[in-house]
This record gives sequence, structure tokens and C-alpha cells, in this order.
Amino acid sequence: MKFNTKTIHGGQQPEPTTGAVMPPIFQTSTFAHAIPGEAQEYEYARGKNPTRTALENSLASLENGTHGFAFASGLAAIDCVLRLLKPGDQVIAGDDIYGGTYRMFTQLFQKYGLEFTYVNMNTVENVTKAITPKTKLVWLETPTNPLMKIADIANISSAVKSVNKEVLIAVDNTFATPYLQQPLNLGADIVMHSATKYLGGHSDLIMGALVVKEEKLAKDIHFIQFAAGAISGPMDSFLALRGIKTLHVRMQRHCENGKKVAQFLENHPKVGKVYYPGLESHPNYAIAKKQMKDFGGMVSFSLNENTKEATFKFLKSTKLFTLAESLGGVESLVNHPVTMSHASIPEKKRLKIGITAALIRLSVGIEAIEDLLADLEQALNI
Ligand code: P1T
Repeated sequence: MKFNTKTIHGGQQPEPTTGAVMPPIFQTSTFAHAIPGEAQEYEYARGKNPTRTALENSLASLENGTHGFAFASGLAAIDCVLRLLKPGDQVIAGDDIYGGTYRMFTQLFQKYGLEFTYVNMNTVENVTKAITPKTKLVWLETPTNPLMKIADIANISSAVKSVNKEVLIAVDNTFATPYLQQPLNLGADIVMHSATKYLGGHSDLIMGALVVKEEKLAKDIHFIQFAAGAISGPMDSFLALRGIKTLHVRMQRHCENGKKVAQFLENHPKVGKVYYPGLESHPNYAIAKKQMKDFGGMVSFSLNENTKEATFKFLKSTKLFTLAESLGGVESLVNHPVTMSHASIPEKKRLKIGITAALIRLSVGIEAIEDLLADLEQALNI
């Protein structure tokens, strides 16, 4: 099946008892057992729920994996990946990642003895240089949140595996979605999503996802998901599955609008730096072009007047772009990383990699591009 068919049919069958084309919301915590002690497919809904199963099958199909897992949030999915490790293990992570991921690494898992090394993943060498005998996981986000850095998934995966094939490569694919890039095809072991974003697509749920292609890894993840319990509920699973059915058409428009917004900003006299992997001025444009089908709807930038005051004036002036955390919904949002999505990263660390108070992040929605550009123009001129 082509991707645009998989979003609708991948892993899906009509519900077996009624023929319902969409899986019903199985709002039940438990299932009647036929015989004591004899395992059956559905027993207790923390382990498995048919609505969640339908979603998990869809996720596996979209990412070209064999097993999908739906969690209570993106962070719950990341938490599950880290639980595959043990004290003393080292994780190599990108230096520009979602603030909540960084908070989990530094404030939760570091105290249980995991070691984290942060590197700029814009070159393969930066990653391989950080490998030690303790390295067990490489955590990639590409494009990164919020600086839109690009890491070469295929070359990093093969370089790391050639040093030690046991090291797991995990890719947070939230910004790209499987419509734009499929990390398992490029050599990664685990794909992670904040399904809250483009997969759900309508800003109406919080959810995380993992997809893998290897049986032992799937077994371990399923055990952690069941034992720790951070599953997605049936209603949210239904909503995410409904969202996924239009992922390809939404992404097409997100990409078209994202590119036009990035070009508009790059040519605007009041705008300073623009961060968008689809601009030829992006330092890793060639890698983005190689591994992504298109470049997505996330655009970051700063104003020429590089002050907090000017930035706040802009943030308060947009009308269609709503000032809010999150991204990936049909509506356009504007976010201020320093006070919102990346507030948990210490100032010194933020400034070192370029997340200044003047940075603005746009999640470009699928509205008419003329209205979006007009909104940005008026806000830039206030
Ligand atoms: O919010 P949650 O579903 O738990 O997902 C966490 C997460 C993980 N990875 C990336 C790349 C993310 O962007 C997020 C969540 N991000 C925001 C809420 C934000 O505004 O950037």
C-alpha cells in the first residue's frame, strides 16, 4: 500500500462482531474471561483494548514497523524507552530537544543513574565521538524543537551500529511525521511520537506513540507499557485514529504553507534569522532533502530587533496565530520557547545553543496562506 492508503486502511479491518467500519470506543476496563487461567486476547484494558489495538496497528503500518504502542502522552512514550536501560548506561542525545524531554532526562532519569551526553547531531562525527562502552541509546530528534536542526538518520544509525550494533537508535519523529520521513527504514530501532501533534492533528488529545520492527524490543516495550501502565485511553485512541486518516492531506498543506511562511519571513526586512529545513540557507538543507519527502509546517525565527520587548509585542499581536504551547494541529499557533515549551532548560544551556528570548516558533496550520501571511505582516508592523 502507498502511504496515502495506509493512513486510512493500514492495519485496519471492520470490527468483527458488527462490521463497524471505524472501531468502536471500547469504553471498558475489563473483559469477561471464558475459563479461569486461560489467556485470551482481551482480559484487562491496561494490557490491551480493541480501540487502542486498532490505533497501534495503524501506527505500526505508517512507520513501516511491526509493533505500535500508544501511550498516555509523548513523554510517557519517552519514559518507556528510558526504562529499557539500567543504571550506569549512557544516552547520547541531541543538544536541541523538546524542553520536556530534557527535563525528563536531567531531573528524573539522571538521579536513577543514567548518564546523558548532549551533542550537536548536525554531523555524524559529533555522535560517534561521544560513544563509550557504556552507550546504550542514541536519542535523535530531527527536525529539532525549536531550532529545526537536521540530523542524518541513516548515516548516524550506520556509523553508531558499526561501532556497537547493540546501541539502540531512537528517533523522535514528532515534527516530521511518517508522511515526511520513516526512521525505521533508515536504520533506527525505535520511532517515537508525541501523537498530541500532527498524528492527532486537531489539538484535542494528549498521546504518545512508539513503533519498532524487532520482536524482542516489542516484547520489552509491551512489558513496560503493561507493568508501568501509561497507556492511552479508548476515547483518545479513537480520536488519534480518526486524525491519522487525514494525515497525508493535512501534511501536504502544512508543508505548502510552512514553506511559504518561511520564504515570506526570510524576505521580510523586519525578520532576522529563519530556521526552516526547506530553505536553501539551512545548513543541513541537503540532508533534509535527502531524508524528508518535504519540509513540514514548523518554522522558527527571530526579529531583526532582537529584544524581548519587540518579541513580546509580536507575540501579543498575531490574531490567527494563537499564542499557545503545542503544535501540529490544523490551526496555526505561535510559541515562545523560552517562556513556554523550553522554559525548563536552564538559561545558560539555552543560550549556548541559540534559544534566546527573541526566538519565536510557528506551527503553521492549514488555513488559507493569504490570511496567514496577512496576519504575520500586520503583527510585524505593529
Ligand atoms: O506533550 P507530549 O505529548 O507529552 O509530548 C512531548 C513532546 C515530545 N517530543 C517533541 C518533539 C515534542 O514537541 C513534545 C511536546 N512539545 C510541546 C508541547 C511543544 O510545544 O513543543
